[in-house]
Amino acid sequence: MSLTVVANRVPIRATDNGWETSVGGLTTALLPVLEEQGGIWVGMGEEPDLPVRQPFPADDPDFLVRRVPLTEDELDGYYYGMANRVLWPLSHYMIQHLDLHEGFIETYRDVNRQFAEATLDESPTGDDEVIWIQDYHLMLAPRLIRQERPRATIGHFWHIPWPAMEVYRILPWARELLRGMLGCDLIGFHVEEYVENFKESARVLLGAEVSDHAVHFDGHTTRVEAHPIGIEVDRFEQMSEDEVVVEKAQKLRQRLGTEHIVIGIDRLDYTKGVLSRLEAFEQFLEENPEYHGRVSFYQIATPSRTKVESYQQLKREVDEAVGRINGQFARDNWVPVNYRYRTYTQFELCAFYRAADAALITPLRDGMNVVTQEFITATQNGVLILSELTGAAYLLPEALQVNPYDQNGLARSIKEALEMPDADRRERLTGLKQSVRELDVHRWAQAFLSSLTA
Ligand code: GDG
Repeated sequence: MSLTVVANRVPIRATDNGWETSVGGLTTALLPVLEEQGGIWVGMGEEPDLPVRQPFPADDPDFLVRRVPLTEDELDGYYYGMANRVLWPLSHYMIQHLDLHEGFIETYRDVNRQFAEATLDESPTGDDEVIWIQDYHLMLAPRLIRQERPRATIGHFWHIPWPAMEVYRILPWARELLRGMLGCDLIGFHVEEYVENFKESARVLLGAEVSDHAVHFDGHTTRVEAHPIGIEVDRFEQMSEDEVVVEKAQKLRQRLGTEHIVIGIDRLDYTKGVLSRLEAFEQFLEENPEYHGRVSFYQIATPSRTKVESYQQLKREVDEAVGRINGQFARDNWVPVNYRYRTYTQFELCAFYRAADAALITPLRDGMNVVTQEFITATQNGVLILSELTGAAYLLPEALQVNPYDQNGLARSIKEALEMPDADRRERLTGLKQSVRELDVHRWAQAFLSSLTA
């Protein structure tokens, strides 16, 4: 097999020590495959001076990084426009954030064509040619590649939810984008529900014929399967048992000084439900004065897409909510909400996971949510409160599941988590840890690739 991965971002970054591979689920899952057998990774070049072709590592290359250099206008239309202001809100059912501009799709078409051309330039032709495209940034590339390479094996993994057909069809370019995707041999989603939504979209909007796990359209069959992504379980387990992490977790508990700690860890994104979570915590404090001074909520929000106005607005609203709650409830040495708007390393995150008695992971929608899996791996006896509107919820029935739009229910679940008997906690956590182990990200990559090449 000759593998070419095509993704929005390349898997390496410049650091003070030279070029290094970046940290992240996708990179972690795919680099071992590329390192073992060689291959190519195509991604965008965000800065003008970076080389278009960069063998990596430089001294003894395992694979080739091929950049698609984008101008600022292209980045604005394709990434900040079509990807972040159209496909992201639509797929998460947040149509109030939709910003539909003809200019976005025009640039998106052009950039997808550039990705397809770069892929065709680099990927060696032949019967064992395998191309694996990632995510909603690249919906048109599969068909463009297929037109030039009818015999190539082309896969696509979609990392976010595929919405219900009636929501997807709001998109003026819904049919064109579906046709683009159907250039693939295999499309992967996290869970069966997204598979069903995709098939329904193809059936209704394109008149495609659908069968159990396939869509037949225009003389070509595309298989559509659920491949839930996982994390690197062993690495997270090791990190969370590291003595530096254990000590950091203890220090955090001492510093906060409360009996209970609840954490939230998210990119600051309107899909992650940070604001409604804070409001639910506020209601919990209003209704349960006996917990005043006894519980701290620690919310880490990583800056994300800061150029997009709706993200700037969300930041203001979260700042305001934190100020309001602390203004009303803080007393003596107790600060009810500890809020950090910054990026942490995964090593540092493990200390937070380990220090917490409960994690409040309540997105309004999420394709999977792997913070959930990281918490489960790192915690020793924590309770997971999980939004039922995440992909993870389908796979983790032992979590305390909540509807993130139900503020009363959310507030009640915080109390339930804090008061959960030890035996119940242990039993749930055993089941959760078992499921997360089965979801391991290396298995995910292997399972997708073996289905793709079967
Ligand atoms: C999309 C889908 C799906 C590192 N530093 C920080 C930080 N990280 C890492 C976390 C975690 C990852 O970022 C965030 O993962 P999520 O799954 O929550 O989310 P998205 O970024 O929205 O990713 C999602 C995923 O793709 C994989 O298919 O699960 O549904 O939306 O690994 O350790 N995270 C935070 N702060 C840091 O400082 N929050």
